[in-house]
Amino acid sequence: MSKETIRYLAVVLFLLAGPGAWAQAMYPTPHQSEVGPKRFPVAGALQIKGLPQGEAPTRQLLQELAPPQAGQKGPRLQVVRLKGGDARQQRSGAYTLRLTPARITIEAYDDRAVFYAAQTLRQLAQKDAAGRVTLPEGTITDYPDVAYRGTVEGFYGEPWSHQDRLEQLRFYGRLKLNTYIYGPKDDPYHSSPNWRKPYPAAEAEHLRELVQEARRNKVDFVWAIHPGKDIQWNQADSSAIRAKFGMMYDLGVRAFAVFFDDISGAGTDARMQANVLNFLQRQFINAKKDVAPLIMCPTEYNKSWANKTPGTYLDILGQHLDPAIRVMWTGNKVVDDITREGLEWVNKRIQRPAFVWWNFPVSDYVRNHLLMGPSYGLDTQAAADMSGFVTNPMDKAEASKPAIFGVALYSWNMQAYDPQRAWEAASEYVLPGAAEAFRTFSAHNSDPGPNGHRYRRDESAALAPYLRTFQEAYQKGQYATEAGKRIGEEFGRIAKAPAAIRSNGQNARLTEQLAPWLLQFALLGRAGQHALTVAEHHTAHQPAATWAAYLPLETVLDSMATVNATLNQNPYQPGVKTGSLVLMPFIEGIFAQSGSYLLGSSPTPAGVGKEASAAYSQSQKLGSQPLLYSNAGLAYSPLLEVAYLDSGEYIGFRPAAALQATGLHFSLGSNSLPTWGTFEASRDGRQWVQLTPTQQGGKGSVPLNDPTLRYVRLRNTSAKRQNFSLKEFRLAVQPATGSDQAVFAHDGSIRTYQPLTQQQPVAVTLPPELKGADLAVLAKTNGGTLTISGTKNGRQQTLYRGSDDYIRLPAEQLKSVSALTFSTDGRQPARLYELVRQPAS
Ligand code: 14T
Repeated sequence: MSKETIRYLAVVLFLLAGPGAWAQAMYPTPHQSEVGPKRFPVAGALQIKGLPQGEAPTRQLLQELAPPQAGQKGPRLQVVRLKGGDARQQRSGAYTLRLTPARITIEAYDDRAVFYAAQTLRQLAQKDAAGRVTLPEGTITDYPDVAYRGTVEGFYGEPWSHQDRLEQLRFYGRLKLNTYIYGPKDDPYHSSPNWRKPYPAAEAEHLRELVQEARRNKVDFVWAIHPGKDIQWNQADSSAIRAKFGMMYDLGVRAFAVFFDDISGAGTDARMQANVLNFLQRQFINAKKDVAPLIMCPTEYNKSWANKTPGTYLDILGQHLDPAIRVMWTGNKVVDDITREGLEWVNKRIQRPAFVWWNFPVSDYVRNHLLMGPSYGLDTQAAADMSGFVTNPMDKAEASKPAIFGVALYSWNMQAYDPQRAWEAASEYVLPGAAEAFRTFSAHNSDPGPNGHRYRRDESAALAPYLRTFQEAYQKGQYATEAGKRIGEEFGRIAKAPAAIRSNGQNARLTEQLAPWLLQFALLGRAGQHALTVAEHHTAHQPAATWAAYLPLETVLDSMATVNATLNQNPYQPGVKTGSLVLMPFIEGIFAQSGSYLLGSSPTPAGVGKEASAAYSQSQKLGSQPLLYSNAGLAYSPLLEVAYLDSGEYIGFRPAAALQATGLHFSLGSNSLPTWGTFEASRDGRQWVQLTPTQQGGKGSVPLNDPTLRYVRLRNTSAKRQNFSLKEFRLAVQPATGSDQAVFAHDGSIRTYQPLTQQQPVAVTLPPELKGADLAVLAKTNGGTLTISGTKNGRQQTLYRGSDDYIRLPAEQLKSVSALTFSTDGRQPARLYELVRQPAS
């Protein structure tokens, strides 16, 4: 028995440990299972009768069930062809398994069914206290709801590795999945430019191995071609496809698909597509005798893209395609739930039940996210409306297993499918040593974030009620202790989960695929823990303690920003997002609110505090981005996805009063910018003057030299939406006249700070709004001693010396002080975040 099998059996035993819990864990759930509590020992190797010679993998599976023992004979196991039974039993994979102490019988529709019965037997076997293998008495009658079940490797990006694919095929065999469609978009021999050419020798050898592994696991290896980008509708290209299929046939492939998705131009013609497909079905598939019917992916593969006019694309396929050819379909949208109504709609048009291509958990459109949640949104009444069901997974094969597990359970037995329970079981099944940690990780890494497909998933659902309670109380200035405790425990589990997954999980490949997200997830846990401490002190009105907790929170959030900016830097959606739907906003909310509290924004008398710099845009997407602050000024974070402004919308800045704008610098990759974009500035946000930038190819700058300007923006003055790429949009600033060089120490923003080194003390000329009041200094001494001195009537006087991060300077001490000087003796630079005016007490 393999190590993995032993581990798996241990899990089964564990699940059955509860008294009376003999309902055996079998995945996928059998349709009928009468398995009692009575068990019988398997004293020696099974005596197998009636299993065809060629079925070596099945034989091996059965033999591994119980080890041979000297002088002991195990029960007889008889394989017979399944006779009679209803229509559901007349399907590939259908079997009846009868277990009595005297004999085990497998009635099987076909060889695949015997293999499946053996998989079920393996899940039923347990070891008793004496270490003997036992089986339950009973009968299992089982068959698949959907004829073709499995995956389509159909995503963009780096294709799965050879090792990943081999492991996937074994995984499918155990879960009674029978289909693997090979169609990685970035394999140039699957698609353009090389679809006509043979695979290079090494790759051909790999494919040959995959076909063999698939066969051992009763999986149909379906090889797909994607010729539509440059296909010519002539005999030469029809023959080119047939010839390529012939090469793949010689490597052992016995099932084929043709994809016409994601193309434009001549290749999209339904009539031409049908002609070539019919040619292939008749001149290749039927001629070979041992090849499965063709599968095709249409160009209009979802309802939202389909031409609904009768007689168009889908109707043409329905009418002209050979009835044996299967037609794929992703649902009402590219990425969407699968509904019975949706399938009925397309089935009428294509005149056959659709072969579902479910675009979950594929993440090629949100590459900074993982989709680790349950496989839900699948109609359990739709079995009769589909000819097959395959999932398009993530480029991370191991990480896709929980979702695939769900699909295996759904497509085998829809009535019994419960997405949440399947997801919980999947964690145990995929990562037995660290199932709980893996569940914790997955529970908070499931939503893809905002995306072009408008496809969203639940995330952190179990914690949501506590978070809501907590936030409601926090808005009112209260700390919800009970909820806080639950949330804190979860953040504790989050902080620890990555280490458990790495060391107890024993799936090195999974750990490797998750690595950037594991790193980020541990930080998320720590950030959450710090955030709760911040909230606790904040609601207790303890500014010094709040600041003491705020600083480590800021440090962890900075680390998360660094991980996001350095790992997984693909050109599409670079970065590493975790807990992005619920937990990060929760933490960021506390961070922002406690920050305002520390700045005294709420209790300060009107007109005293000052406004920090802000983004100035009514575009949802652009306006909600945090600005980047640096010596180069204020900047929008560059976006790699397409940015846009609708007619009349603008993107701009409103710098803090202590800062003066000196120029606007932009790089927007839009050649037509001069035709739609107007640069403007204003003193009050109402009256605007037009600016004239120097620009070329969407790149340029506008000098700004009027110190009274408080707003700068670029406005879309055309009548329609304008797309551009936000590479740079930056406002160069300098301290405003009257304010000193250390302006970041009193710019009203807690996100900026003035660095302080041994060599370089910082002098702050107190601006009028900070004069005559108690002050709080928000600093980070980093272990050094901070000295604050004041200039009083021309003489320096020490006001504070120590290593606190939160320092109060009473108004009395500051009387007639016009400037403060800060210095540190620390090796590490200290930081001066903000001088805050305290309300008069
Ligand atoms: F063939 C289809 F069924 C299909 O889904 N095609 C692609 C698929 O390869 C990809 O993995 C999936 C998820 O991104 O969506 C399809 O690709 C698209 C979809 C778009 F809406 C590519 C660009 C799009 F704009």
